Amino acid sequence: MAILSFEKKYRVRGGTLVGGDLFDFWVGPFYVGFFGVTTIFFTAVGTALILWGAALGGTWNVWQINIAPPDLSYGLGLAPLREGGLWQLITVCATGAFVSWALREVEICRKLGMGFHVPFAFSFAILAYVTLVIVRPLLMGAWGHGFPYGILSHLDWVSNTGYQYLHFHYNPAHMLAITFFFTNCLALGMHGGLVLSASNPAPGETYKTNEHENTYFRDTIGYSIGTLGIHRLGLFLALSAVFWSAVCIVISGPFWTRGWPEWWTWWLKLPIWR
Ligand code: 07D
Ligand code: 07D
Ligand code: U10
Repeated sequence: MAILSFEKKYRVRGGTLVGGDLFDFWVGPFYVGFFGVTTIFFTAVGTALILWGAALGGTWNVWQINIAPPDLSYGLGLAPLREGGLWQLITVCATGAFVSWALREVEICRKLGMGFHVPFAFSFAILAYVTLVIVRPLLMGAWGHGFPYGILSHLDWVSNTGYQYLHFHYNPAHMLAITFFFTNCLALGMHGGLVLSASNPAPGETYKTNEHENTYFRDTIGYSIGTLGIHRLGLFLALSAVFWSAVCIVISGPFWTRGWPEWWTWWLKLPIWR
């Protein structure tokens, strides 16, 4: 069905989680809904606060703008706006906007009668962000452990935090996360390549079907996961990558305070070496 006639058919009331019919309408291509309004609200307030923080920071160089969390001495208390309070409010707005966006996705899925796989997947990204700026700081007793909002400054935070644990590559959950990220990239490369090779034939060539796709991998590696299966695998790999990322950072500090290479001494202490 052409997209325009499809839109006529599905652009009807219903499926909202809150607000009933109140915001159940579209603006141009965008579905609004209660959570569209909360998304716009948190985004507008958060962006304004970022601009305020940037104005206080003394540079409009987009790479150098930095809005830092409060000093560790503020612990889990509220800080004055100029000393990390803005960061705290921006964190509330960012979390509000991301969660609103996920719930708006849920409402759109409900309207379309689809599964909730996309918002479920996005919620893993939100989990990683919330782990970095809320869960880990709470467990470590100070908002100052969150990452600063700035393009280069957040990279400095990642590097500094990594070296605090001597050699972050020895963090076993970081290893798992990286392996999932790399495997995810491999899977999408294979999937994109396979689909294009079968279903985007050169002029004069014939369109190839699923059987060709299955046979290609059976001939090459002896097994095909199938056309639906590759999407299940892709989702699993992507979500696992982000899940283990959240794990790797939440254990650094709250559950392991020494260098990560030292964690591996359990291996040397195994009774089998005695
Ligand atoms: C392609 C979808 C589009 C999204 C884009 C990002 C902003 C920020 C704000 C000017 C894949 C939009 C950017 C809204 C502008 C101001 C004030 C998604 C796509 C294009 N990072 N990070 C980047 C964020 C963290 C790390 C780039 C956000 C953690 C490293 C961009 C978050 C850690 C590197 C960016 C976040 C970390 C980057 C490209 C939140 C561990 C890079 C992102 C909310 C996860 C790379 C200069 C991209 C870079 C990069 C945004 C968190 C590490 C600015 C919004 C604290 C090592 N990060 N990041 O393409 O070039 O994502 O940095 O958690 O090397 Mg980061
Ligand atoms: C947090 C982003 C959430 C985004 C959201 C949406 C908007 C809207 C609007 C575009 C999690 C934002 C949307 C703002 C935009 C428009 C319109 C994603 C998030 C909600 N590392 N490392 C990771 C590698 C080293 C260190 C993760 C590799 C060093 C620390 C991943 C290498 C040291 C932390 C990863 C490497 C070090 C990490 C990041 C290689 C530094 C983390 C992915 C090859 C010296 C972080 C949860 C992620 C983490 C993290 C990969 C090296 C330190 C697995 C491949 C050795 C401190 N590293 N790393 O988490 O786990 O995405 O965060 O060397 O905190 Mg690492
Ligand atoms: C997949 C797929 C598949 C497809 C697909 C796709 C996966 C097999 C069938 C999808 C994939 C692609 C299209 C490929 C490209 C995608 C990427 C590389 C991923 C990254 C994406 C981007 C970088 C784009 C990001 C863009 C976004 C998030 C849109 C931004 C939109 C808004 C800001 C509006 C949001 C709307 C809301 C909240 C609802 C309410 C809207 C309104 C009320 C109207 C607008 C509001 C106003 C005018 C009010 C004023 C606004 C204010 C004050 C705040 C605004 C603040 C801002 C900062 C903008 O598998 O099949 O094919 O296609």
